[in-house]
Amino acid sequence: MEKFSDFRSDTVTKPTAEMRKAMAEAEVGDDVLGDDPTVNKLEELAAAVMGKEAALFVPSGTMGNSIAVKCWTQELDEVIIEARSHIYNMESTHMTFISRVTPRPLKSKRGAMDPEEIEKNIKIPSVHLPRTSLICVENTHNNWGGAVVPLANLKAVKKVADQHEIKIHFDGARIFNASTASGIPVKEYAAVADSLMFCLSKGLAAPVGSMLVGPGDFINYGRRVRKALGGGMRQVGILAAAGIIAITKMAGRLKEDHIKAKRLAKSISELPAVILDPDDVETDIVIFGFEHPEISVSDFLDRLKSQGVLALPVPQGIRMVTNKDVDDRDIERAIAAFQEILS
Ligand code: TLP
Repeated sequence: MEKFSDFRSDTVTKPTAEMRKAMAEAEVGDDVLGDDPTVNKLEELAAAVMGKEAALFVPSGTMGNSIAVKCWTQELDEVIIEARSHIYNMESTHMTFISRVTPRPLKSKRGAMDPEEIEKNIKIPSVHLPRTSLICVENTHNNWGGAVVPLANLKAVKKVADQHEIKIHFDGARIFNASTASGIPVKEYAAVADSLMFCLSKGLAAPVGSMLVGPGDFINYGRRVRKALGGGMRQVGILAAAGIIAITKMAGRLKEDHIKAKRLAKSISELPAVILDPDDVETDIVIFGFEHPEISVSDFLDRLKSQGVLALPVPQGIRMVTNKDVDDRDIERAIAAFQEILS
C-alpha cells in the first residue's frame, strides 16, 4: 500500500536521520536524580532560547500546561482562558481534574482576547467569589486555524495582569510557527508571560516531548509536580537528544510548512462545500467549514482516505495540517482528491 498523505497534524512526523543518530549516541543518566547530561543540556538550551531562568523537559504539551496551571494556582481560584483554547477544550479537563480551579472562558478575535474584557472578569476574592490567579494565552492558536495572536495584544494582556498581580501562562505549543510567520523572536513572545510551554514534537519533528520554561522556583516546584503526575523519566537523554536538534535545526524549516498550507488553502477554498478564506491561513494549520447537500464531514473524510489523504474532523469542520513529512506531491494529491470528490 502506498503511504498516506497525512495531514491530520504536525505531530505525525517521523524523527529525522540526524535525530535518530543523536538518540542512538546520546550520553544518558538517571534524570529523576538530575544525572542526565543530555536532558540538562536541553533544559539549559530551552531556558536560554526563551529568555527564562529555567526549564523542565516533560513528556507532552498537556503535561507541561497541567504543571503550569497547578504551580500558579490554588484550589478555589479561577483562571481566565480563551474560549477555544487547547487547554480549556482539548486537555481532558486537567484544570478541574488536577488543579481543581474554575476556568473562565472568554471569547476572542482569532485568539486575541480583549484586555478590557479580561479586566472586567478579574475577581477580588470574597466569601462568594474565587480569586483570579492566572491568565492563559495560546499562540499560534490551534482552534483558530493556526492564527498568530499579535504581540501588541499579548503585551496589553500583560499590562492588565501586572496591574492585578496575576500570572500569565503561555501555551506556545507552536511558538516557533508564530515567530516564523511574524518575524518576531520567540523571546519577545515569551517575555509577555511568566511561564511558557512549547512542543518539540509538533512542527519541530522530535518524536516526544515538550518544554516548560519560567522562573527557577516555579520550575523547581514544577519538577515535583511532574514526578507526582508520573512524568519523572530516567535515561531520557535519548529523547532529549532529538529535542536539542528540534530546537537548533528544525525551526528554520517551518516557513516551508506555511507555504504548503497556503497553497492547499488557496486551491481548496475555490471548491464548492469548502468554507475557507485562504487569507486566514497564517501558519501550518488549515481549518475549514464543510457544507455539502449530500456528503457529510465523515463521509468526505472517508472518501479522502480512500484516495490516500488523511484529515481530521474538528468542531468547525475539517482540519488539515502541513508538516515535515508532506511534500508538494502530497499537496497535489490532496487537491486532486478534493476536486474529484467535489466536482
Ligand atoms: N494538539 C494536538 C491535538 O491535541 C489536537 C494537535 O494535533 O494539534 N497546546 C496546543 C496548542 C496543542 O495544539 C496541543 C496538541 C497541545 C497543547 C498538547 O500537546 P500534546 O499533544 O503533546 O499533549
